[in-house]
Amino acid sequence: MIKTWRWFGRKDRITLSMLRQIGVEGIVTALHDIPNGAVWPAAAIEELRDFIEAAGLRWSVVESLPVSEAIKYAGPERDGLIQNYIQSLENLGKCGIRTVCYNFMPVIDWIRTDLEHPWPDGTTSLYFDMAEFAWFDICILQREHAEADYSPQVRKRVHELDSAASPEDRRRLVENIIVKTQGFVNGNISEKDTDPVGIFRGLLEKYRGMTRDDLRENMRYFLSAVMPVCEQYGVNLCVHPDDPPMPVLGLPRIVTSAEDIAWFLKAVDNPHNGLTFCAGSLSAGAHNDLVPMARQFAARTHFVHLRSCDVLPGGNFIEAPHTRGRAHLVELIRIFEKANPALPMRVDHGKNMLGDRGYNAGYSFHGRMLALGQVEGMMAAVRNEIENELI
Ligand code: DNO
Repeated sequence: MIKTWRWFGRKDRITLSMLRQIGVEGIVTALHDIPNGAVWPAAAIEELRDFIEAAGLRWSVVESLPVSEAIKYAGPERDGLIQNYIQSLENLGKCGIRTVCYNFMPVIDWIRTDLEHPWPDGTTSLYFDMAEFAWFDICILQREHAEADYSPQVRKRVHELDSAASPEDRRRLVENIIVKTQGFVNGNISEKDTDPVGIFRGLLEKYRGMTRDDLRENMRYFLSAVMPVCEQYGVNLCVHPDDPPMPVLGLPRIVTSAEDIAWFLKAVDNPHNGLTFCAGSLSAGAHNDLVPMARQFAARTHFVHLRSCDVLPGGNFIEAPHTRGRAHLVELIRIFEKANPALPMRVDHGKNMLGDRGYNAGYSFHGRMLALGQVEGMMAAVRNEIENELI
């Protein structure tokens, strides 16, 4: 596979020349300054592409070209926004950028409650604690009937958390769940917003009463509309799975399991309609068995995120080191290397270690560099197996 790295543009403290030194071949990035829903101008795409190429790298994948909320909830602006999306895909295709990652999660992208969960060795990882999340949902967001979505044990802990919490604890939880993990991925809320919870409630309202089938229908509508331009310019679209892969906050989520993936691939059965196989997101669901899933979907996988989770009792999960966890990265690499050695892959999040500070949540430098080294070692061993016909 091609070794890529998520880079946040010229403002990123991690420079392209640093990335070359650690063996990165391709860049995963987006036009982060263009507001969600607006067309990506060809000139801006070309300019960034040339900047990356001047550093001896190439722009391998767009992550993400965000799908606006009104497309997901089928608001009146949907068709105009889809036209903008088509125009952006055309501009990308003409500039030779042909792998585009997006997601179809309503309101909130990936979710963690703790961004610095300590390991005994002094490093930290991202973590999801179901009771903390329920506390946010029930007591901070105060979503109607939220209690009904959690077990009695979780509700008991919510009560304990709520009576012991300081205003600072509340502020930090809101920041972790809907600000720090969202803003930089082109989310709906940015660090500058003064009332993130209010904005969030307004967005949730747009989905009131929406079922899983309604959301599926909206995804099918979107995919059918954009496939012709993907075919014309050879662009591969690849949806990122929902993270975590389960319904949250009363919202449906529809890219959570093998059944879901099989559904959207068939609903619009076109090779340009594909998957980002995010091993981290999928392995956060105890229902997902990743090795058979990789076998089943390798042919329609256009981009791979290598990361692994451990699922803990009560629905909590932790981001495991890349050599461990339930995703079985070595096995996944065997499958994807054999299916398509030109697939772009990136290590997804890494630990915070050796002084990593101030990076976007999950996107540390040392932690990701260590993970890249570990994964590169696995890839070398697998290539050796393939060359010697051992697998
Ligand atoms: C988090 C990421 C996601 C991902 C988007 C893709 O670290 O994996 O935010 O980039 O969901 O659209």
